[in-house]
Amino acid sequence: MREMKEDIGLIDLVIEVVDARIPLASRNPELDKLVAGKSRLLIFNKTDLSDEKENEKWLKHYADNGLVTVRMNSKNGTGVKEVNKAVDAACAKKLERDKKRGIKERPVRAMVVGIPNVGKSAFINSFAGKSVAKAANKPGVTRGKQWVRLGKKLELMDTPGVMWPKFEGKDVGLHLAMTGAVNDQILPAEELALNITELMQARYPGRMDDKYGCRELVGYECLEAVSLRLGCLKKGGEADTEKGAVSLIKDFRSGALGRITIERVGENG
Ligand SMILES: Nc1nc2c(ncn2[C@@H]2O[C@H](COP(=O)(O)OP(=O)(O)OP(=O)(O)O)[C@@H](O)[C@H]2O)c(=O)[nH]1
Ligand SMILES: [Mg+2]
Repeated sequence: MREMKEDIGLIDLVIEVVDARIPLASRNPELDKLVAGKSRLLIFNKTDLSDEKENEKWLKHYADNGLVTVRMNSKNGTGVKEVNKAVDAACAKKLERDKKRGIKERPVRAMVVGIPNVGKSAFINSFAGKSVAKAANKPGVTRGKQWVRLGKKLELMDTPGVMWPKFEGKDVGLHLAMTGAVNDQILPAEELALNITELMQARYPGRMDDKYGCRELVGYECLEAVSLRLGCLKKGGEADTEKGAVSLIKDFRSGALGRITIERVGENG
C-alpha cells in the first residue's frame, strides 16, 4: 500500500481487478482514497466461474455508481476488446490534456491492482496477447512491481496482491478463503469445507446432491457423505473427511459445482 502511494503520482489510469464471485471482499476500501482523481477502470474478472444472473446485477450496481466496468475472463481473453475501448478512452483524455499543457507525447501508465490470486497477471497476459507476467493458482505469485510495455501507447504496472488492512467481520476472511485468495494454511480444510456445504445447500440447492449424492445434508454429515462418495476412506473404511474436504474445495473453486456467486448485491453493504 505504501509503495502504491509512492507510485500513484506516475500513474494515469488505475485498473482494479475484482473477483466476480466475491465482489465485496475482493475490493479494497483503502483504494478509493488512494486513487482519488485518477481515471479508473474496474475489471470484473473470473466471470466464467460466477453466476451469470448475479454478474448482471453487479454490473448494473457498478454502472449505477458511475464506475466504468468490463466483464472479463482472463483465462480465455473474453472481454479484451471492451478493455481496449475503455483504455483508449482514458488514454485519449490524457493525451488531450498533455497536449494542452504542451507535454510531449508519452505512453499512458496504468497500474493494475487487486487482492492476491484475483487474476491481475493473467489479465495483463490476456490483454497483452502473450505471456508477459507470471501467473499461477495460488496467492502471492507476483512479488514486486513489474512494468510491461504494450506498444508505444501504454505501459502497465503489475503489482503484488494487496490484502485488506484488516478483515471486517468473519465473512470477509471466509469468502477470501473460499476462493483461494488467502493461503490455504490459514483455515483448516475441513472448516472451510463445512462452510462451503452450508453455502451451497442454501444458495444452490440440488447441486451438491447431483454431484455427490449427499441429499440436503449440511455440515459434518454432508462432508462425510461427500468423502464416502469420492472414495476418500480411512483404513477402517470410515470417511476421510480431511481428504474429502480438499476435493470439495477444489471442485468449488474450479467450477465443477457450477458457477457460483458468493456475495450478492445489497448484502453486507
Ligand atoms: N477461471 C478463471 N481463472 C482465472 C481468471 N483469471 C485468472 N485466473 C486464474 O487465477 C489464478 C491466479 O491468477 P494470477 O494472474 O496469478 O493472479 P494475481 O492476481 O496476479 O495473483 P498474485 O500475483 O499472487 O497477487 C491463475 O490460476 C489464473 O489462471 C478468469 O477470468 N477465469
Ligand atoms: Mg500476479
